[in-house]
Amino acid sequence: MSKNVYALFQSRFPADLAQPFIMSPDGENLSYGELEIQTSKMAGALIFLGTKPGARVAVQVEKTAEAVVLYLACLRIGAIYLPLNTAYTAEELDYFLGDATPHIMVCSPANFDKLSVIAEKNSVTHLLTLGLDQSGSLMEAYKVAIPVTEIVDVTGDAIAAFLYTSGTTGRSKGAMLTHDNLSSNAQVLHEYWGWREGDILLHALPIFHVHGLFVAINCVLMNGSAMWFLPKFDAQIVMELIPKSTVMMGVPTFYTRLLEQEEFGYDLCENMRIFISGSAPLLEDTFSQFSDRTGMPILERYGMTEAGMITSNPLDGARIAGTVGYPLPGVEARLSQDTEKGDAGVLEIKGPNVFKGYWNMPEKTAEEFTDDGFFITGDIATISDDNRITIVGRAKDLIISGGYNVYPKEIELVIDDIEGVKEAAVIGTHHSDFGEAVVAVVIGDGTKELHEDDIKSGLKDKLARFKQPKAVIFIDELPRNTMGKVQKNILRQEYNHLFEK
Ligand code: MCA
Ligand code: AMP
Repeated sequence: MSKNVYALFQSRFPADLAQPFIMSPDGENLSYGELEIQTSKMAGALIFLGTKPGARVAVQVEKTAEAVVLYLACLRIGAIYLPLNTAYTAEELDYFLGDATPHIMVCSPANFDKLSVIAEKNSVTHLLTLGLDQSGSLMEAYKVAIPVTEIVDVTGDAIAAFLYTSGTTGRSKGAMLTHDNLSSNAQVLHEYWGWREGDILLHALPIFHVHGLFVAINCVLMNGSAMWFLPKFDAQIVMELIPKSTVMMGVPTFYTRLLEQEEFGYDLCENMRIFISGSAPLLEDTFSQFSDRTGMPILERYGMTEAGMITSNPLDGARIAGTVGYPLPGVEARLSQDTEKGDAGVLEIKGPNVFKGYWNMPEKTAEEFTDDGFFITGDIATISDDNRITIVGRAKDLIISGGYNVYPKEIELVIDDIEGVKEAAVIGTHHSDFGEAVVAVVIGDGTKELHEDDIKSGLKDKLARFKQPKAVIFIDELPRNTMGKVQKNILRQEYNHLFEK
């Protein structure tokens, strides 16, 4: 069989192609038969626009069935799908387009004017739009396209997608994921989580990250079954659909928000088979409250953009709160060589799920692998005698807010440039809704009196909203150790209770 991951998905379609793949609560469904027709037609449109295998198709659009069709059409023709968070500003997109040099950029109609300057500057051949209700210039091209039913034969290590992840240096890197990376992870997760006939996924995650795009959608495709497709997480709508679903995937914020609803409990969940959590640590308290209310222990798993899913609690057997379970089949996991026996250390992993490298950054890629080919995750973990893994911290300076990664360095660099600022330290403090909240601690240079608004307005058009500080604190001096390094742990201790209810 072809190594193209779309061919794998196609081999798993249900015999009855009239079965639904995407279901919308308003009654609009997309069947597997329609999916096949629409992806071949979208493939025809992309090819007509000159998209060759290996060309990048950058996409920043709202969550619609057409966006899923576009993702799968890119796979079909061997193009590289490059999804972008809808919160990214024009300034952030400028960097991504310059780095990825896509052939096509697809954006929401409302952003067309803003992006046309940037697209032109970065020599993007086509800037197209895709809106709600099948609107936009991409859909115009689609409507007149001649379907291309062939699935391009690619090697397993051909790049299927790349996703930007920020880094500790403040510069984003495009993590290249291959067709084999996606196939191996989808096959393993399908098996490990015991997907079965009749399963229905409740999909409320965004589709521009690994969790909502590859983990959620690819598992459904492997099962040839259906998903409820919601534009975003809304606790009320999710509660209406839980009785008609069997599997849900979410970030911990989804589960804490459900627990805030009085009506949420055992009765609603009778049909559910598993609730899966990941992208950020699930608090033991959330795990036990959820278990008490529903009788169901949340299944926590752990992953990264660079490696898809890495470990998981078991489907059968004990799911232990605060742990992320066992390495998935085919994944080797160990602690860095300098870790003393019994201590925590940096987790290193190897397996068919691990990415090919960072786009255009061979040196950066080499730095993140050990000499014997293990990827250095930057997460600090312990591994028990029976190989169960617990993430206990991070060696990388990273904040995870509502499942989105925020690298302090990126924000500090922008704040440092604001007039009147001498320096800044950005930290993550405990937040009852988002898990962690971004907080900026700022030192003025004495040339003017600084207010919170000066910092917030200085960041407004430069960084996505979720990266912007939820609080700005002014102090006279940052605490430093004898080496001159800012002691963020002291700042975190001081401000950790800012957002506690
Ligand atoms: C929205 N806001 C946020 C976040 N989301 N602020 C901080 N952190 C966030 N995550 C801000 C908005 O900018 C806005 O601010 C205000 O909060 C309300 O926005 P709204 O759109 O109403 O928020 P929401 O719809 O309630 O969204 C919260 C959310 C969402 C449901 C938690 O962020 C979400 O779906 N997160 C999932 C992220 C995810 O899929 N991560 C997977 C990464 P203002 O009012 O100031 O404008 S993949 C990954 O990590 C690996 C591979 C893995 O293991 O899965
Ligand atoms: P991303 O770069 O968005 O792929 O985020 C990956 C990071 O999210 C990992 O390196 C971890 O720090 C974190 N992460 C993902 N899942 C979990 C989890 N279950 N528990 C703790 N941290 C997690």
